[in-house]
Amino acid sequence: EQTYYEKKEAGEAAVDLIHNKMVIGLGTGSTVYHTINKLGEKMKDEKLDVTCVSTSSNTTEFAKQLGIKLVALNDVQDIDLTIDGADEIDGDFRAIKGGGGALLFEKIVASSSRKVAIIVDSTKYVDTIGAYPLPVEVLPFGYKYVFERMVREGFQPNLRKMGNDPFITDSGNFILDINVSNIIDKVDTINLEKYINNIPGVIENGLFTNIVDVIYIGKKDGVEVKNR
Ligand code: DER
Repeated sequence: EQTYYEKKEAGEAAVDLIHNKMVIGLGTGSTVYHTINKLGEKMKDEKLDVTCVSTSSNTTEFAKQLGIKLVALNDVQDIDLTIDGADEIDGDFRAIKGGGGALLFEKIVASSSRKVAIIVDSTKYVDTIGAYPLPVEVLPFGYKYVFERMVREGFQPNLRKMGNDPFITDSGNFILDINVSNIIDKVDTINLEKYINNIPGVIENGLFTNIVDVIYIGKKDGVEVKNR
């Protein structure tokens, strides 16, 4: 349906940014799925020679199925380009990520990349981020302290579940999804990002500010590319 088509168009269009000998960060989720799929094809058909760094066990598994060469982040000097999805992104190039639970590795890989391209369907491109609950990765040890503090401070936290159990990230941590819709406009997003990460027990949060360089927005009449 429409969203699938827009994800596919955006995901495949971003492959044009990938050139021979590049080190590529591969994001996680259903949009970057199309990027990885197309990359696998290009590596086979055009002998495109690139090395990739994965951001999740899901992406690793899919990339391996396609024969894509993967290396560990610590084994590369730096990453030329990371391509990843987002749950929301706005005209100030601020994104909320983590809907798929991969925000920690995604943020580390994106932060160590020379260039970051976010690929989204048109429903994700919004005037101002914040309607989407912000994922916050927390250490299971003492997560209740973080939870209660978030309650006191009006963030309305929800412990993300997988069935009846807490969702567990690739790093073995929990995720609290919090509501930032009523403060995102009042505070500087960078300060909010730092404030949340400063709470003892918080590992990382899904606010991507000052990381994104280019956005590929899949639309019914094509892909819109917005450079920062
Ligand atoms: O979990 C994540 O950070 C994903 O990248 C998410 O933000 C986008 O996933 P989607 O492409 O499946 O919507």
